Parts: sequence; structure tokens; C-alpha cells
Amino acid sequence: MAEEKQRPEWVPAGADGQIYTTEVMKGVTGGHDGMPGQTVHNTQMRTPIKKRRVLTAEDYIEGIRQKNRTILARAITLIESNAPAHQEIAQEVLNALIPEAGNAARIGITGVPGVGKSTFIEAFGMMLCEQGKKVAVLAVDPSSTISGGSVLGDKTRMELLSRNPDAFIRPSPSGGTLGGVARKSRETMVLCEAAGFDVILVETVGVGQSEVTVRSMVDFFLLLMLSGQGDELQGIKKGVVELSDAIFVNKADGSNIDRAKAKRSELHSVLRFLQPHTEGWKPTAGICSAETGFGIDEVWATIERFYACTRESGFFDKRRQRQQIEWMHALIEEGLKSRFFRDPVIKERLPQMEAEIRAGQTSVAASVEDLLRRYFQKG
Ligand SMILES: Nc1nc2c(ncn2[C@@H]2O[C@H](COP(=O)(O)OP(=O)(O)OP(=O)(O)O)[C@@H](O)[C@H]2O)c(=O)[nH]1
Ligand SMILES: [Mg+2]
Repeated sequence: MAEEKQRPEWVPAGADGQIYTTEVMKGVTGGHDGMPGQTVHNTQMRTPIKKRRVLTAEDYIEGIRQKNRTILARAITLIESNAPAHQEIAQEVLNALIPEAGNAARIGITGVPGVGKSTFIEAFGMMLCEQGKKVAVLAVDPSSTISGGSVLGDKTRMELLSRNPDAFIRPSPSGGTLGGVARKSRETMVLCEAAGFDVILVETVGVGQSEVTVRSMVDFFLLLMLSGQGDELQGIKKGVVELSDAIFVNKADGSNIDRAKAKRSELHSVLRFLQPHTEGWKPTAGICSAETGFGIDEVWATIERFYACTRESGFFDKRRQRQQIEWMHALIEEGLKSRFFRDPVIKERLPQMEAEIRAGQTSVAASVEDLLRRYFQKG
């Protein structure tokens, strides 16, 4: 890298453009107080900032194997980065660790904002940690970058869990699109599993497409609901209910218990008529309170029954394999798409094509054919 020449602060009047016999050297951090050339930006910053050592792929791999949480967190940051150099190391780390992943229980948790997902995860996660399990919490929430709401909320709502040495909480990456966030969460899951976490909880807001995405990366899908509101009001689409392996009515505490029980009966009858999403498993309905802890153990008991049932039937392996194939297809699509639109030939030709279509000079189908041919011909 070419060292940028710096001009002195003071130059003789009218000397602009002249070549000076001396050049001012770039400041050096960490010099002695008062030494010329020292960069001190303000008086509070006298201690030099410790630079973080750049880690190699091998450092990341070994660190994660040794369950080093700082390194795990840094590896996830690497995965979340869009810089090509970071992605290259991230892929190397992932490739090395994939054979060591896959041993955790992967559980998705969804429900409308305010249903109590984060509070539930705090209680549920703490219970699992007390049983000696290591719990990682990830979030798939493409909206969180805009509102910042869930990240802020989670900091206060998962206070105990976030301080628990057996738990690891990672908010949703600021990836923009759902596809991007989901891809990063999948890869993050691999790293957490390689780092020895036994249970991965993936939280997502149950109002859109994201629960379909989360369903495709977990074994068990839990839907939290509220009593006393119609399903329409809760913004829950029938499709989300159909994706679930269990529905628990949260906030079953205080004067709310009877209503929660009524809702549970209602759900029981709804579930009877639905086609189960998991072959051989009958989705169940229950009640719980994330606040008092009531019914939280029943959720885990249900999950344990679910694993026993699906492992025995072979559906567990079948689903994991299918998810791998889906993941592969998703990555192919994403890779092709981003390469195509970044291609200089396409970048140049696309606006011309658009203009021709607008002017009615060519058909959409013919333009697409033309662009694809140009892209693939270059090899
Ligand atoms: N009474 C009662 N209140 C609860 C319970 N669980 C959560 N809450 C309250 O409900 C509110 C929302 O809880 P959160 O855990 O933030 O809900 P969330 O589903 O994570 O919300 P988003 O992250 O915004 O989607 C908070 O004020 C909680 O204290 C419960 O079991 N009983
Ligand atoms: Mg939340």
C-alpha cells in the first residue's frame, strides 16, 4: 500500500504546490507522551487501542472445537460479513466443521409480536441449562434491522440467560433480505453445534414468510399463542398452524388461566382436522406461562416425545436430509442470481434491454433468453 505523503501543518505563505525538502511522517501510535509524531486524538485516549489479532481459518476451527465463545462469536461475525475475503475464510471454517455439527436439537419458536417468545426462551433456556444442557439462541427476523425492537427487547427479556455461561444468544444478523438472514442463521447453527451446544432455539416473528424459512431449518416447530383473541386478530395464518408440531397458549397465569384452557380445547379440535406437518406425529396443544414458569417443563417433555417418535420412525433423518437438499438448492439459486446481476456484461446490457421492452421493440421472453445466453456463453 502506497504510504500517503502528508503535508506539514504550516507552510510558508504562498508556497502552495512547492516541493518541500522534508515530508511529515505519518503519526505513530503508542509513542511516548509529548513525542513528535504521536497520534493522540483526545486526552482520554492515551492508552493505545489493543488491536485484535487477525485469526486464521485454523484458529477459528480450533477455537470453536475448544468451545471458545469469543472465537465462536467472531466466527459468526465473519459469516455475517459480506466482504469476499471474510466469506472465503468463513467457508473454509464451515467446511471443516460441518462433519462435527448436527448433534443438537433444533427448535423453532414463533408467534406474533408480544406473545412472549423472548420471555419464554429465557425461562425455557434457563430450565435446560439447569438440566446441564448448553443452549444457543438465534433469531431470524429480517425486520429487526429496521425496528431494532426485538434486539433491544431481547437484551432485557433474556437477562438471566444472557449471563448464563451455558447459554449463547445471537440476535438476528443485519442481512437485509430474509434469504440472507436465513442463510447466515443456518451457518451460525453449524458453528454452534460444532462448539458443543445441545439445543439451538431459533426465534422468529410469526407474521410472514420467515416462519416457513425457519421451519425448513429446524426439527421441531413451536407456535406460541394467546388466549382471548381470535386467530385472525393474532395475525396467525392457518398455514403457520399447519407448520407447527405443538401449540402452546402462553400467559396462562393470574386471571388468564381459564381462558387459556378454553383456547387449548379449541386448538385441540382444530388440530384434529389438520394434516400434520411431521409424518407420524400428532401436533399437540398445551398451556404455559413464560412468566411463572408453569407448563414450561411440559414443552420440553413434548419435544422429547417428538424426538423419540421421529427418530424411531426414521422421519428425523429423512427430514434432515431433505433440509440439506433444500439448503443446497437455495444456495444455488442465491449464488446464480447474485453472480448474474454482478456480471459486467449483464450490468451493461440490462438497462438497454429494459429500454427496448419499454419501447415495445422486443418481448420479455426474448430479452431474458438473450441475457442468459450472453451470461452463460462467457463461461
Ligand atoms: N402475564 C404474562 N406476561 C408475559 C408472559 N410472557 C411474556 N409476557 C409479557 O409480554 C410482553 C412481551 O413479551 P416478549 O417476550 O417480548 O414477546 P415477544 O414475542 O418476544 O415479542 P417480539 O420480540 O416483539 O416479537 C412482555 O411485557 C412480557 O413481560 C407470560 O407468560 N405471562
Ligand atoms: Mg422477542
